[in-house]
Amino acid sequence: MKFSYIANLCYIINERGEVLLQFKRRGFGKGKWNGPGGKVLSKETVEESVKREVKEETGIIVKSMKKMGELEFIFKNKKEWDNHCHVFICDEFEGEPKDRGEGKLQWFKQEELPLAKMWVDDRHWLPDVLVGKSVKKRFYFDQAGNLLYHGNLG
Ligand code: 6U4
Repeated sequence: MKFSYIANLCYIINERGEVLLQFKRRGFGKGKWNGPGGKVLSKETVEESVKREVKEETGIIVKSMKKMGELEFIFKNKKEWDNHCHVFICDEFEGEPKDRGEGKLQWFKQEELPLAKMWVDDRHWLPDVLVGKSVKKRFYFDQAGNLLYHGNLG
């Protein structure tokens, strides 16, 4: 499988067990709540990329992170959107979330995730990741973001 880019998503969890999400104001996933993250640049490792994206988008400094899985997002007739995404959780960090212009930031209780306003795949894996279960899945969308197929990665 050939992907247009490698991406990451990082779910920061505070001492109350709440998870930090961002309402994206622009770019890919505009108008949806999502974890901080973005494209992995060619000069950096995936972990370096997580630290950079989280810092850029929230001001938070990730002290340590745990790899929770891999997701493949594939789009019908939109090869340039296809991405392989590495998922992390982080409960060791410094600083308070500050909106840096990419989108409003908010802590959510794990049982009150705004799933109806998130990518439609998230309900199939995010609750598991937040309770410590690893995921390896593939999602196939149309250009409008409707989910056409999903399955486990071998
Ligand atoms: P950069 O250029 O890195 O600032 P950005 O708009 O932050 O761009 P992008 O396009 O680089 O994001 O990366 C896409 C982001 O969206 C990654 O964090 C992965 C995430 N993402 C993509 N498809 C997703 C999906 N179906 N479900 C989900 N997150 C998805 O939860």
